[in-house]
Amino acid sequence: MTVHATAEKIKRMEIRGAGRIARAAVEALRAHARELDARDLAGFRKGMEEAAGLLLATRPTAVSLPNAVHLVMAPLGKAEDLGEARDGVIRAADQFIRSSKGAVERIGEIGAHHIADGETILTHCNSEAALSCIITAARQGKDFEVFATEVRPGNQGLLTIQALSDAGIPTHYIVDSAVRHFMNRIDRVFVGADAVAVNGAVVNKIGTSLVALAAHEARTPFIVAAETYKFAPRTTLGELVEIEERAGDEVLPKARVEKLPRVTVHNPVFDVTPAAYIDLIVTEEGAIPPSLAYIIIREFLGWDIEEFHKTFQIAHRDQG
Ligand code: RI2
Repeated sequence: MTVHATAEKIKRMEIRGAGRIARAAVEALRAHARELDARDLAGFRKGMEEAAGLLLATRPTAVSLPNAVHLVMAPLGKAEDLGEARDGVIRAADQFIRSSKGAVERIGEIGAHHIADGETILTHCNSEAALSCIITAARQGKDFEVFATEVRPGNQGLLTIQALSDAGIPTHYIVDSAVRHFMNRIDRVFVGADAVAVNGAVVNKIGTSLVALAAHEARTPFIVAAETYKFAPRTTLGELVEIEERAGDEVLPKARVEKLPRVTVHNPVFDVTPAAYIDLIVTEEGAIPPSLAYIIIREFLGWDIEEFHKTFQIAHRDQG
């Protein structure tokens, strides 16, 4: 698929889920690198940077997208000629896609240890990583049930109940506002993440923080499943993760709102769950308490933080 077509699909949420978005963007960059008709290294760099820019402008919150683009574009800086640059990008893309799929599998294996026979699990939204934990536990022969929320307004819960049902797991489907009503029956909550900040706060689908609050009140363990490329390096520099606000007509049809001149419809699609409500973050490198988020950024993400700080300072100096 072309970069343009992929970007449109990500914007419209036809491709969605933080991990899938990252992989789709990387696949588009790889195809672009193969086909880009550039005369020299400078032309290739320019063409690749334009493509990366298009993909990065699609949705602002899932940090897996800029992290993946950064990893795939990194060889461009080191390459000495066009052939080396093209090969480097293609190799980095292959490597990202392979390791991303491997990470989801590994998270499933680690997360499944936290599900026991007879338990009741709750999940919110549709997270490949969280579902990997749940479905791996089912494949191990554990007998448990899952509550899945509807997830207004995108209804991603429908994807989740399909996956759970396909995996043969007894599933309960509830509206988002029923979470607290059922929380006393829940043994453990599993959700995914679009971004994890350096302070261990997790950005995930709108409503996640309410689920966490209800879990905290009921003393129910709250577990986040997140690949290391969901951790946000820029939060070490004090940057906040931008919360995407989508069109109000996803919540209420325009025709209806037009009859309500004093009503504004808001549609933030993510919220922030503070580290205090999170018991564990399961990554492919192991399960960590949220307080160790910095270690993941520093040791496993493959970013040279010192180098990153320098670039950031230079960029700011240039802007100033
Ligand atoms: P995986 C999704 O965002 C949800 O918030 C989900 O929890 C998160 O990405 C992580 O999903 P959206 O694209 O990467 O539905 O674990 O807005 O699949």
